Amino acid sequence: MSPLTIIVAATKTNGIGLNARLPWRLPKEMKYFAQVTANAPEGQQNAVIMGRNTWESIPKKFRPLPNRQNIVISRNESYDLGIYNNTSTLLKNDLSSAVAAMSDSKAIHRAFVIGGASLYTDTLALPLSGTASVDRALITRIIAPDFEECDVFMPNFLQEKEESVWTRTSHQALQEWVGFEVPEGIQEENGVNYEFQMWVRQK
Ligand code: FOL
Repeated sequence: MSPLTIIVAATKTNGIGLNARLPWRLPKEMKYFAQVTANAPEGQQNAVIMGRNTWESIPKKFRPLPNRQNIVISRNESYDLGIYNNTSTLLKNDLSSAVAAMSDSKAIHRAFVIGGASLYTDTLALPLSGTASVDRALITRIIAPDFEECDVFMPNFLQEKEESVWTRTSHQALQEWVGFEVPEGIQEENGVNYEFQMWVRQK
C-alpha cells in the first residue's frame, strides 16, 4: 500500500491557477515546494506526479524537476515531453499506471501529487482500501489577497467529504515529516500572506 501526498498552494477559496500558471510569484514558497519534494534518503528519490497541463506550466529550464522522478499523466500516449527532456521522465495514461510504475521501483521514497485540479480530483477519488491512496496534504494556504481572478480550483476536500475526515497536524509534525525546519505562522512575500500547513486523512 503506497501512500500519496498532495502538495498544493491554494487560496481560501481553493484557487490554484490563473491563465495556465500560478497566480502569484512566491520564491520562498517555491523553494519550500522544491525542498519538500526533492528531500529523500541517500540512494532514493521521490516521485512527482503531475497532469499534462501542470507539466507544461513549469518553466522549461526547471523541467523535468531535478532530483525527482517526474511522472506526467496524459491520455495521449504519444504526447511529446520535448527534446530538452532526458529519458528519465515517465509518461503514463492515468494515475493507477503511475502508481503501478512506482511500486515496481524500490528507489522511490515518497510520491507527491503536484497537480493540477483534475489530477487532485483523481487522487482524492482513489479508494482508501486500494493499492494506493492519499493520506496527507501539504497545503500552503494563501490567506491574502484573495486572488479572486483564479480560473482553476482544487476540490474542496478538507471540508465537504463524509467518507473521510481530514485534520490539520501541529507545526512540529509538519517539520518532522518533511525533515527540515519550516517557518511557522503567517508568512509574507511580495505582499502575499500565506501559511505552511499539513493535513492528514483518518483511515
Ligand atoms: N505546491 C506548493 N506548495 N507551491 C507551489 O507553487 C506548487 N506548484 C505546483 C504544485 N504544487 C505546489 C505546480 N507548479 C515549479 C513551477 C510550477 C509548479 C511547480 C514547480 C518549479 O519550477 N519548481 C522548481 C523550483 C525552481 C525555483 O527554485 O524557483 C523545482 O525545482 O521544484
